[in-house]
Amino acid sequence: MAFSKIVQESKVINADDFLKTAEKVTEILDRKKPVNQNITVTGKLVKLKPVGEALVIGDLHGDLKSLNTIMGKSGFFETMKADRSAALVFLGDYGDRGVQSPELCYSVLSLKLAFPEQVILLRGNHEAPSDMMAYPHDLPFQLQRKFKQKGGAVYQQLQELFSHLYNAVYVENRYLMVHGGLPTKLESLQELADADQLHPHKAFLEELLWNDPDEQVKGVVSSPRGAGYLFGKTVTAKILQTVNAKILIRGHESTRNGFKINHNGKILTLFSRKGPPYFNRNGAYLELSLKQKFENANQLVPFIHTF
Ligand SMILES: [Mn+2]
Repeated sequence: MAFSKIVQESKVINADDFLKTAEKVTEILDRKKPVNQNITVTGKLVKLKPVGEALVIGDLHGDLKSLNTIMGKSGFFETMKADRSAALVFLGDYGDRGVQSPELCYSVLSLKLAFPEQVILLRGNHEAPSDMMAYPHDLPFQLQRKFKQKGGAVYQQLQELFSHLYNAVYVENRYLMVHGGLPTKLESLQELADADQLHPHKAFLEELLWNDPDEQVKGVVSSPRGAGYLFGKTVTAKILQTVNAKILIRGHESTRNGFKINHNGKILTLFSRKGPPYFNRNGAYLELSLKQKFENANQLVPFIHTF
């Protein structure tokens, strides 16, 4: 099977088969015992050993065409088949905004089923718990349009699945990958693993899903998004040191060229979709060897591909 076949399926899939796919992925995510020798899972924190290739994809927001472009250009479907240590990380925000949210969700879930040990699905603020879900949230309406009266049941299953998505990916002494930003009061990796369990009593999950870095802010200020915070470079330096990582890789913000670097090279933002309602010229993704050690996001630029 190739990725193009999954994309074709996503367009003609019926509600029952979509539901089955979502149920199977939920079961896989619910397994307490992971996964393969390169990956361990603690709570909802995925730890990757510094081996093999990683492809990192930012926000897709219903843009099936961009996902198809990325899989075609990178050849990563074949890479994952040939090399079982190759990991594909999605930074979250699968639905909403774009017009093919159901098809995009189906394609991502099918990738997870095809490579359950290698595809890692992070949670974005568009997969948040209902008390801090992003708006507008078009996914349920698009599901209803595609699946008619069964759209509600499909959405319910997806909500269940969203609650099983991972909070963060960690590569010791190298990277922390999250959807939005750093929780500004984080004291341990365990708090990343437990962030969803601690919600809403602690803000860790809200901050992981909603925060943005800011060059001007000193410390922490409320975010204009209405949830989460803007955090400054001293916060970034401190939290990365706390968890022993050099570079934060995150999505969440649309950027003109598909990527941007903040806080003296400590943060890389990837945005992987194109087209309305955003005005970015390019989408971008990152493909790199986890074995190589980098201190600064500027060193990752040769491994960022734009389209
Ligand atoms: Mn987001």
